[in-house]
Order: sequence, then structure tokens, then C-alpha cells
Amino acid sequence: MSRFEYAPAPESRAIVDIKSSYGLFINGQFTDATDGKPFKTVSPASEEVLAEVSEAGPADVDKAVRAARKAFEKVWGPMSGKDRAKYLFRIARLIQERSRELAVLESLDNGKPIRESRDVDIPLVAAHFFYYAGWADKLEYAGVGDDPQPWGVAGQVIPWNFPMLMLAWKIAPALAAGNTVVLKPAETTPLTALAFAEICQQADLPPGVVNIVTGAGRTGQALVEHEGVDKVAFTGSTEVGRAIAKSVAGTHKAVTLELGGKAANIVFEDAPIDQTIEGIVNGIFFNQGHVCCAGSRLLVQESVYDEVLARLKRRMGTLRVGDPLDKNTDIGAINSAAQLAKIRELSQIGEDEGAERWSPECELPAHGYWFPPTVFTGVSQAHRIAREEIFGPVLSVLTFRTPQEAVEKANNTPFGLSAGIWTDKGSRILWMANQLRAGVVWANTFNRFDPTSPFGGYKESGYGREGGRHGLEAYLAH
Ligand code: TAP
Repeated sequence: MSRFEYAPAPESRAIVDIKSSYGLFINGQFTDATDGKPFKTVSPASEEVLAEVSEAGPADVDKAVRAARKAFEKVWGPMSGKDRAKYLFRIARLIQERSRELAVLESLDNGKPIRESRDVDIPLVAAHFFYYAGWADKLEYAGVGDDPQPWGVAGQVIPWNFPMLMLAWKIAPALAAGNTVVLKPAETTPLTALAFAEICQQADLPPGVVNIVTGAGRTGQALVEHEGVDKVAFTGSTEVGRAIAKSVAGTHKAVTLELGGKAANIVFEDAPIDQTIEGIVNGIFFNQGHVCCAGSRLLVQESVYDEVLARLKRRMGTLRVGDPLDKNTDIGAINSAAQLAKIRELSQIGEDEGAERWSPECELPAHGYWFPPTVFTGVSQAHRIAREEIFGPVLSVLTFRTPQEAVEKANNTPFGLSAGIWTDKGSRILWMANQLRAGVVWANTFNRFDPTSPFGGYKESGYGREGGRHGLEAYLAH
């Protein structure tokens, strides 16, 4: 594969003002960490250092939790739902006003295409704040009884794949329900969370209601283990989720976990073919496949296998990989060197286990972390690429003959986050949706998100729901 030099478009860089260093956001102020060294956040597309960010140690986490507790007891808890809503609406509007800047910042720090951060991530962030603002004065309808009460202080830990959207999924319902929060963004993508901290200042949110503690895994661990935290909300890997569940077991803390997935995207012979090819592409290549609910296992009915594969490969040949800030880019940069290594390793294992690997001809930039869109055929259920989450632009294709066989293969995974069904028959959609052990089932579409709709998994994909009324309920004591 050839390589070319990538330089970010200067006009896009001009609309964001990235500071050279950032402190932690505690009690309404940016402050230096008392212990821990700063770390660098880099653009995965160019490997250029974007900023230095403070790493919060246990003493800083303690300060943040205390600030959140005080704000909960003195200000946010006693405040009426109607008044809390005013702050949330204000935050939503500020996000809309700063949306262009936030989209560029997200693409720079994460590597995702600007078309996605501009048209999907940031609009959904604003939509979540608007949606939950509307709930703040209607908590008695949240389904937890007549006298719903917030837990208190929520400790929230999020991953790097949708940095600001995951923040919105966590912070908007928590605040609407009357909790205060301490949130730790992922180490590789802290910048939009810090921009959100500025937005809290702009919105005059009372100090301590939102606190942002940047750092690595140990910062997250200090947060979830802090005894002043009443509710833990985590999104990330099943491995870390398991460790968190163990650490909170037997404590007073409530917990929700959104973990990994290995979704089946199931194509029947009567599926509308053009729409289906777009759905397969969107299912696995959206956000470079860094999506917990990605359609990473394609199950195709044998009778249409040849046609689907031929058309899929043709479509993959038109995907543009490269500069995340170019509006024509379809696939941006892999978020980190570590994630790239993981994708390479699992792809090599796929080849070694006998599956056939294919990628279209594509030029990749000389610097940064890149992986071409890839499809594996001849995959069996025992292959690791059919069982493990790759979290990259890599699709494994399997076949089936009958709907029953499709269900068995789709459910043959320890995960249970999402699934997709492509067929012309409404009755088959309903039958399949009932058989599939997946929290979210899309029919004739994929990767569609909406703040009104609950999201979450079965089995090793975690427990609890985010989004919709269910997402609010998770922040209220029963
Ligand atoms: P993780 O390594 O689990 O990291 C997630 C977050 O937890 C990061 O902020 C991380 O900090 C922090 N963390 C690491 N170790 C911790 C510990 N011992 N205690 C507390 N926090 C800790 O996952 P990742 O690599 O960032 O994300 C990829 C994984 O997340 C995939 O498996 C994916 O499926 C899953 N994911 C699931 C969903 C949903 S909605 N189910 C959504 C997105 C991603 P650092 O950043 O410093 O490591």
C-alpha cells in the first residue's frame, strides 16, 4: 500500500482555539492537578501533539467528588426541576452555537471524519441535552414511583470512540434527574470534554455540578472506587466493566455498564439490495468501526451471497480513507497506535485461521494511524474474528440458509448489544427481533441513534439502559 503526506486543512484548524495545556475542571474552575504528571493528547491522523492535559490523581478525584457532593447538597439537589431544565436548555443551545468548533475539535482529537462529527456526533450531543432538559420537571413520570430521588454524586467513565456523545449520554440524564457528576473522559480524547467544561462556565452552571477529571485508567479506577460516589456509570470494554462491577459489589453504589458487542447484520434474499449495501457499509465502516454496536458480523443468506459480496466490494472500492477534516472523507484515522496494533493483530489471526482477507486498493497517509476497509470471507463461527470485538473497519462474513440458522448464528456470541435485519417481510422482522438476544435491533437500517430511544445490552454487553425514559430512570433511586 502506498503512503502520502497528510497535513490538516489550515482553514479548519483556524476555527478551533486549542490551548497548549489544560487543567482539571473542579468546582467550576480549571485547576492544576495536585499529583500526577501532565500527558499529551495527539491527533491520530498526523501524530502531532494537540495539547498537554493534567492527569488527575486520587487527591484530585477526591477534591472533585467533594465539590460534587457539596453542589448536590447545597444547590442542585434542592433546586426545582424547572430551574435545572433552564441550565440544561442553556447548555444545549451553547453546544449548537459552538457546534462547528466542537466538530473540528472532535475530529482532530479522535480522528473521525468531519462529516460524521458535524452531522451525527455534535447534533446528537445537543439533542440529548434538549431531550433531558424536557424531563427535568417531569420526573414523577420516569417510572420509579411518585417521589423520584437522585442518587447523589455520579462517577462516570467514558471511552474514546464518541467522546462528546458519550459525555452527553452520561451527563444530560444525570443532571436532569438532580445528580451532580464527576466525569473522566478517555485518555486519548479529552479535548471536547474540556470544551464542555468551558460551556458549563458559559452557562453559569453552579460550581461543582459538573467536574471533569482527565487522566488514564487509574484516574477512572480512583473515581469509581471513591466512597463518595453514589452511582457509577461506565462505557468501555467488557474487561474493565467486569473489574468495575467487582469493585462496587457489596457497596452502596448503583451501577450501569455499557460494554462491548459483536453485532450480527443479517441479510435475507428478499432484502432491498441498494439500501442493504449502504447499511452494511454504514454498519461497519461508520466511525472506522470504533462502534460498540457495529455490524461486524455480516450474515448473508446463501442464495444472494455472490451478489451481495460483489456489490459490497465494489462499494468499498469507492470509500475514501484519509484526512478527517476533509468533508469527502469516509474513513478517518484509527484512534491510537494501541488500537491500530489490536486491529492488525486480530486481522492477522483471521488470515492465520484460514479466512480470506480483502481490501480495496487505497493510499494511506504516511504518518498517523490508518487501516483500510477490510472484509473477511470464508469465516466460520469458531474463528476469533467472528467471536471477538475488533473495534476497527473489519467485517467478517458468514452465511446461512434458513431464518432459524440465522438466529442461532447471530445469538452465538457472549455479547448481546445490537443486531440488524434486512428483509422485505414485516412478519419476519418481528419474528427475528423477538428471537435475537440483542438490546437494540434495527430493521432495514443500522447505527441509527436518537435520544428518545433506550440503548444497552444483554449478556457480556453490560446492563442498564441509556437514552429515553429508561436512561433517566438509571439516575433515580428506586
Ligand atoms: P476501556 O479500556 O474499557 O476504557 C474505557 C474507559 O475506562 C476509559 O476512560 C479508560 O481510561 C477507563 N479505564 C481503564 N481502566 C479502568 C479501570 N480499571 N477503572 C476505571 N476506568 C478505567 O475501553 P476503550 O478501549 O476505551 O474502548 C473500547 C471498548 O469500549 C470496546 O470494547 C467497546 O465495545 C466498548 N464500548 C462500548 C460502548 C457501549 S455503549 N456499550 C460504547 C463505546 C465503547 P483510559 O482512556 O485511560 O484507558
